[in-house]
Amino acid sequence: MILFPKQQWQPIVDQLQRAKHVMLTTHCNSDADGIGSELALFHTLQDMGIKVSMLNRDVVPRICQYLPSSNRIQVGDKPDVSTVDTIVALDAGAKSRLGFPDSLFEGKMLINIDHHASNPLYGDLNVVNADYCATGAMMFDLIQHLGQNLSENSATSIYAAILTDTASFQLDRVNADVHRMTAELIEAGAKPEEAANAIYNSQPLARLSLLTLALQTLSIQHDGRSAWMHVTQEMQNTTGANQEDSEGFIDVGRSVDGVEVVVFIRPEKGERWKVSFRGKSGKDVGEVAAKLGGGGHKYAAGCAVSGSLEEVYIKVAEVVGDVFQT
Ligand SMILES: [Mn+2]
Repeated sequence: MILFPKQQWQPIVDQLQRAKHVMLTTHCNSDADGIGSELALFHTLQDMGIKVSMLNRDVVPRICQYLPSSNRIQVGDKPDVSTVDTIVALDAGAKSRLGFPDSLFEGKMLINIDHHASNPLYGDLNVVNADYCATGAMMFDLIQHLGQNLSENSATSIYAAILTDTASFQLDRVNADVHRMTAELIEAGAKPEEAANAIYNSQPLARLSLLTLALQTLSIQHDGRSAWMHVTQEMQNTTGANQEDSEGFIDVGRSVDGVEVVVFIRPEKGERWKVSFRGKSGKDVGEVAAKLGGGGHKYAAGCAVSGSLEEVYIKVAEVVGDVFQT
Protein backbone atom coordinates (compact mmCIF):
# COMPACT_ATOMS: atom_id res chain seq x y z
CA MET A 1 0.00 0.00 0.00
CA ILE A 2 1.18 3.50 -0.86
CA LEU A 3 -0.14 6.10 1.60
CA PHE A 4 -0.33 8.98 -0.86
CA PRO A 5 -0.27 7.65 -4.47
CA LYS A 6 -0.43 11.18 -5.95
CA GLN A 7 2.79 12.29 -4.23
CA GLN A 8 5.59 12.62 -6.83
CA TRP A 9 8.88 11.00 -5.72
CA GLN A 10 10.62 10.36 -9.05
CA PRO A 11 13.14 13.26 -9.03
CA ILE A 12 14.34 12.17 -5.58
CA VAL A 13 14.47 8.50 -6.59
CA ASP A 14 16.56 9.45 -9.65
CA GLN A 15 18.97 11.54 -7.60
CA LEU A 16 19.45 8.86 -4.93
CA GLN A 17 20.13 6.25 -7.61
CA ARG A 18 22.75 8.38 -9.34
CA ALA A 19 24.40 9.66 -6.13
CA LYS A 20 27.97 8.60 -5.30
CA HIS A 21 27.79 9.31 -1.57
CA VAL A 22 24.58 10.21 0.24
CA MET A 23 24.57 11.87 3.66
CA LEU A 24 21.40 11.70 5.74
CA THR A 25 20.61 14.18 8.48
CA THR A 26 17.79 15.55 10.61
CA HIS A 27 17.02 18.55 12.80
CA CYS A 28 18.85 19.63 15.99
CA ASN A 29 17.54 18.13 19.24
CA SER A 30 16.55 15.20 17.07
CA ASP A 31 13.53 13.05 17.87
CA ALA A 32 12.33 9.58 17.00
CA ASP A 33 10.68 10.75 13.77
CA GLY A 34 13.90 12.31 12.51
CA ILE A 35 16.13 9.47 13.66
CA GLY A 36 13.67 6.74 12.61
CA SER A 37 13.36 8.26 9.14
CA GLU A 38 17.12 8.57 8.85
CA LEU A 39 17.71 4.94 9.83
CA ALA A 40 14.92 3.59 7.62
CA LEU A 41 16.44 5.31 4.59
CA PHE A 42 19.97 4.39 5.66
CA HIS A 43 19.17 0.66 5.74
CA THR A 44 17.31 0.84 2.44
CA LEU A 45 20.07 2.71 0.56
CA GLN A 46 22.67 0.42 2.04
CA ASP A 47 20.71 -2.63 0.84
CA MET A 48 20.71 -1.02 -2.63
CA GLY A 49 24.51 -0.78 -2.57
CA ILE A 50 24.53 3.01 -2.37
CA LYS A 51 27.27 4.60 -0.23
CA VAL A 52 25.45 6.31 2.62
CA SER A 53 26.39 7.91 5.93
CA MET A 54 24.44 9.67 8.69
CA LEU A 55 25.46 12.87 10.38
CA ASN A 56 23.49 14.92 12.92
CA ARG A 57 24.32 18.07 14.84
CA ASP A 58 23.12 16.54 18.14
CA VAL A 59 23.45 13.18 19.86
CA VAL A 60 20.90 10.41 19.38
CA PRO A 61 18.25 10.71 22.13
CA ARG A 62 18.00 7.91 24.69
CA ILE A 63 14.66 6.61 23.36
CA CYS A 64 16.19 6.00 19.92
CA GLN A 65 19.29 4.14 21.00
CA TYR A 66 17.57 0.74 20.61
CA LEU A 67 17.06 1.32 16.89
CA PRO A 68 19.30 -0.77 14.62
CA SER A 69 22.46 1.10 13.53
CA SER A 70 21.64 4.18 15.64
CA ASN A 71 25.24 3.89 16.89
CA ARG A 72 26.41 4.61 13.33
CA ILE A 73 25.01 8.14 13.37
CA GLN A 74 27.94 10.56 13.56
CA VAL A 75 27.56 13.74 15.58
CA GLY A 76 29.12 17.18 15.21
CA ASP A 77 28.81 20.56 13.56
CA LYS A 78 31.97 20.58 11.43
CA PRO A 79 31.94 17.24 9.62
CA ASP A 80 34.09 16.21 6.68
CA VAL A 81 31.68 16.01 3.77
CA SER A 82 34.23 16.27 0.94
CA THR A 83 33.11 13.03 -0.75
CA VAL A 84 29.36 13.65 -0.23
CA ASP A 85 27.41 14.74 -3.33
CA THR A 86 23.85 14.42 -2.00
CA ILE A 87 22.45 15.47 1.38
CA VAL A 88 19.00 14.35 2.52
CA ALA A 89 17.39 16.48 5.25
CA LEU A 90 14.61 14.64 7.06
CA ASP A 91 11.84 16.08 9.25
CA ALA A 92 13.49 19.52 9.35
CA GLY A 93 11.00 22.36 8.89
CA ALA A 94 13.71 24.90 8.02
CA LYS A 95 17.30 24.70 6.78
CA SER A 96 18.52 26.44 9.94
CA ARG A 97 17.00 23.61 12.00
CA LEU A 98 19.71 21.29 10.69
CA GLY A 99 22.26 23.25 12.72
CA PHE A 100 25.04 23.23 10.11
CA PRO A 101 26.83 26.22 8.51
CA ASP A 102 25.66 27.11 4.99
CA SER A 103 29.10 26.20 3.63
CA LEU A 104 28.39 22.52 4.37
CA PHE A 105 25.80 22.44 1.58
CA GLU A 106 27.91 24.17 -1.10
CA GLY A 107 28.17 22.14 -4.28
CA LYS A 108 25.89 19.40 -2.93
CA MET A 109 22.42 18.40 -4.03
CA LEU A 110 20.13 19.05 -1.06
CA ILE A 111 16.98 16.91 -0.79
CA ASN A 112 14.34 18.14 1.68
CA ILE A 113 11.78 15.56 2.85
CA ASP A 114 9.39 16.78 5.54
CA HIS A 115 5.79 16.94 6.76
CA HIS A 116 5.77 20.41 8.37
CA ALA A 117 3.28 22.69 6.56
CA SER A 118 5.50 25.70 7.31
CA ASN A 119 8.52 24.22 5.44
CA PRO A 120 9.77 26.86 2.95
CA LEU A 121 11.06 24.27 0.39
CA TYR A 122 14.74 25.02 1.06
CA GLY A 123 16.07 22.01 -0.85
CA ASP A 124 17.14 21.61 -4.48
CA LEU A 125 14.57 18.83 -4.51
CA ASN A 126 11.66 18.91 -2.10
CA VAL A 127 8.91 16.58 -1.02
CA VAL A 128 6.96 18.43 1.66
CA ASN A 129 3.51 17.06 2.43
CA ALA A 130 1.72 17.89 5.68
CA ASP A 131 -0.85 15.14 5.09
CA TYR A 132 1.71 12.59 6.26
CA CYS A 133 1.43 11.87 9.99
CA ALA A 134 5.23 11.59 10.27
CA THR A 135 8.33 11.87 8.10
CA GLY A 136 8.70 8.16 8.88
CA ALA A 137 5.48 7.56 6.94
CA MET A 138 7.09 9.37 3.98
CA MET A 139 9.94 6.83 4.15
CA PHE A 140 7.30 4.08 3.92
CA ASP A 141 6.20 5.45 0.51
CA LEU A 142 9.72 6.40 -0.65
CA ILE A 143 11.09 2.89 -0.02
CA GLN A 144 8.41 1.46 -2.29
CA HIS A 145 9.18 4.06 -4.97
CA LEU A 146 12.81 2.98 -4.73
CA GLY A 147 11.56 -0.52 -5.64
CA GLN A 148 12.75 -1.97 -2.35
CA ASN A 149 11.14 -4.33 0.14
CA LEU A 150 10.59 -3.12 3.67
CA SER A 151 13.39 -4.71 5.70
CA GLU A 152 12.99 -5.52 9.39
CA ASN A 153 15.48 -2.76 10.25
CA SER A 154 13.60 -0.15 8.22
CA ALA A 155 10.20 -1.26 9.55
CA THR A 156 11.46 -1.07 13.15
CA SER A 157 12.78 2.46 12.54
CA ILE A 158 9.60 3.69 10.85
CA TYR A 159 7.45 2.22 13.61
CA ALA A 160 9.29 4.33 16.23
CA ALA A 161 8.78 7.43 14.05
CA ILE A 162 5.03 6.85 13.64
CA LEU A 163 4.43 5.88 17.27
CA THR A 164 6.01 9.03 18.65
CA ASP A 165 4.92 11.60 16.04
CA THR A 166 1.26 10.55 16.40
CA ALA A 167 1.57 10.55 20.24
CA SER A 168 0.80 6.81 20.20
CA PHE A 169 -1.82 7.00 17.42
CA GLN A 170 -3.78 9.80 19.09
CA LEU A 171 -3.38 12.76 16.72
CA ASP A 172 -5.61 14.08 13.96
CA ARG A 173 -3.82 12.58 10.96
CA VAL A 174 -4.17 9.03 12.22
CA ASN A 175 -6.61 7.26 9.94
CA ALA A 176 -7.27 3.76 8.61
CA ASP A 177 -4.33 4.01 6.17
CA VAL A 178 -1.93 4.83 9.02
CA HIS A 179 -3.08 1.66 10.77
CA ARG A 180 -2.77 -0.34 7.50
CA MET A 181 0.80 0.91 7.17
CA THR A 182 1.47 -0.01 10.79
CA ALA A 183 0.16 -3.52 10.13
CA GLU A 184 2.67 -3.80 7.25
CA LEU A 185 5.46 -2.54 9.52
CA ILE A 186 4.64 -5.24 12.07
CA GLU A 187 4.47 -7.90 9.34
CA ALA A 188 7.93 -6.77 8.23
CA GLY A 189 9.31 -7.25 11.75
CA ALA A 190 8.57 -4.13 13.82
CA LYS A 191 7.88 -5.10 17.44
CA PRO A 192 5.34 -2.89 19.28
CA GLU A 193 6.23 -4.22 22.74
CA GLU A 194 9.96 -3.62 22.20
CA ALA A 195 9.22 -0.08 20.99
CA ALA A 196 6.92 0.70 23.93
CA ASN A 197 9.48 -0.56 26.42
CA ALA A 198 12.35 1.39 24.85
CA ILE A 199 10.41 4.61 24.28
CA TYR A 200 7.93 4.82 27.17
CA ASN A 201 8.91 2.29 29.83
CA SER A 202 12.62 2.94 30.35
CA GLN A 203 12.50 6.35 31.99
CA PRO A 204 15.33 7.45 34.25
CA LEU A 205 14.05 8.21 37.75
CA ALA A 206 15.41 11.76 37.41
CA ARG A 207 12.81 12.35 34.71
CA LEU A 208 9.96 11.53 37.09
CA SER A 209 11.51 13.74 39.79
CA LEU A 210 11.56 16.57 37.25
CA LEU A 211 7.95 15.84 36.29
CA THR A 212 6.93 16.14 39.95
CA LEU A 213 8.41 19.66 40.01
CA ALA A 214 6.95 20.56 36.62
CA LEU A 215 3.46 19.52 37.71
CA GLN A 216 3.65 21.99 40.58
CA THR A 217 3.82 24.74 37.95
CA LEU A 218 0.70 23.53 36.11
CA SER A 219 -1.79 26.35 35.78
CA ILE A 220 -5.13 26.38 33.98
CA GLN A 221 -6.18 29.60 32.22
CA HIS A 222 -8.85 30.84 29.79
CA ASP A 223 -11.73 29.35 31.77
CA GLY A 224 -10.16 25.92 31.78
CA ARG A 225 -9.29 25.89 28.08
CA SER A 226 -5.51 26.35 28.29
CA ALA A 227 -2.92 24.56 30.42
CA TRP A 228 0.53 25.99 31.18
CA MET A 229 3.58 24.29 32.61
CA HIS A 230 7.31 24.96 32.77
CA VAL A 231 10.68 23.57 33.75
CA THR A 232 13.67 25.71 34.78
CA GLN A 233 17.40 25.07 34.68
CA GLU A 234 17.34 25.01 38.47
CA MET A 235 14.75 22.20 38.46
CA GLN A 236 16.95 20.24 36.07
CA ASN A 237 19.97 20.77 38.31
CA THR A 238 18.08 19.77 41.48
CA THR A 239 16.80 16.51 39.99
CA GLY A 240 19.84 15.64 37.88
CA ALA A 241 17.62 15.53 34.82
CA ASN A 242 18.73 16.85 31.43
CA GLN A 243 16.98 18.79 28.68
CA GLU A 244 15.77 15.66 26.92
CA ASP A 245 14.08 14.35 30.07
CA SER A 246 11.19 16.82 29.86
CA GLU A 247 10.24 15.49 26.41
CA GLY A 248 6.58 14.48 26.55
CA PHE A 249 5.66 16.41 29.72
CA ILE A 250 3.38 18.52 27.55
CA ASP A 251 1.11 15.52 27.02
CA VAL A 252 0.15 15.66 30.70
CA GLY A 253 -1.35 19.11 30.07
CA ARG A 254 -3.24 17.84 27.06
CA SER A 255 -4.81 15.09 29.13
CA VAL A 256 -6.71 17.59 31.30
CA ASP A 257 -10.46 17.62 30.64
CA GLY A 258 -11.60 20.73 28.75
CA VAL A 259 -8.10 21.90 27.85
CA GLU A 260 -7.74 22.85 24.18
CA VAL A 261 -4.29 24.49 24.13
CA VAL A 262 -1.24 23.42 26.13
CA VAL A 263 1.91 25.50 26.55
CA PHE A 264 5.10 24.01 27.91
CA ILE A 265 8.21 26.17 28.51
CA ARG A 266 11.70 24.84 29.15
CA PRO A 267 15.19 26.34 29.13
CA GLU A 268 17.20 26.30 25.93
CA LYS A 269 20.30 28.43 26.45
CA GLY A 270 20.84 31.43 28.71
CA GLU A 271 17.79 33.66 28.50
CA ARG A 272 16.35 31.67 25.64
CA TRP A 273 13.42 29.29 26.15
CA LYS A 274 11.90 26.55 24.07
CA VAL A 275 8.13 26.86 23.98
CA SER A 276 6.06 23.88 22.86
CA PHE A 277 2.36 23.85 22.04
CA ARG A 278 -0.26 21.14 21.76
CA GLY A 279 -3.79 21.71 20.54
CA LYS A 280 -6.98 19.75 20.47
CA SER A 281 -10.66 20.24 19.59
CA GLY A 282 -9.87 22.30 16.47
CA LYS A 283 -7.50 24.81 18.06
CA ASP A 284 -4.61 25.48 15.64
CA VAL A 285 -1.37 25.90 17.60
CA GLY A 286 0.70 25.90 14.39
CA GLU A 287 -0.55 29.47 13.85
CA VAL A 288 0.32 30.41 17.42
CA ALA A 289 3.90 29.19 16.99
CA ALA A 290 4.21 30.91 13.60
CA LYS A 291 3.26 34.27 15.15
CA LEU A 292 6.17 33.82 17.56
CA GLY A 293 8.63 32.94 14.80
CA GLY A 294 8.34 29.17 15.08
CA GLY A 295 6.34 26.58 13.23
CA GLY A 296 4.90 23.11 13.22
CA HIS A 297 1.60 21.38 12.75
CA LYS A 298 -2.01 22.18 13.64
CA TYR A 299 -1.91 20.22 16.91
CA ALA A 300 1.83 20.18 17.68
CA ALA A 301 4.15 23.16 17.23
CA GLY A 302 6.94 25.11 18.88
CA CYS A 303 9.12 28.19 18.90
CA ALA A 304 11.97 29.82 20.83
CA VAL A 305 11.38 32.96 22.92
CA SER A 306 13.97 35.14 24.69
CA GLY A 307 13.62 36.88 28.02
CA SER A 308 13.04 36.05 31.66
CA LEU A 309 10.53 33.29 32.39
CA GLU A 310 7.95 35.92 33.38
CA GLU A 311 8.49 37.81 30.12
CA VAL A 312 8.14 34.62 28.11
CA TYR A 313 4.82 33.84 29.82
CA ILE A 314 3.54 37.33 28.95
CA LYS A 315 4.72 37.21 25.31
CA VAL A 316 3.17 33.79 24.74
CA ALA A 317 -0.06 34.60 26.59
CA GLU A 318 -0.72 37.53 24.23
CA VAL A 319 -0.71 35.21 21.22
CA VAL A 320 -2.49 32.26 22.86
CA GLY A 321 -5.29 34.61 23.92
CA ASP A 322 -6.07 35.27 20.21
CA VAL A 323 -6.95 31.58 19.72
CA PHE A 324 -9.88 31.92 22.10
CA GLN A 325 -11.21 35.17 20.53
CA THR A 326 -13.09 33.36 17.78
MN1 LIG B 1 7.93 14.71 12.42
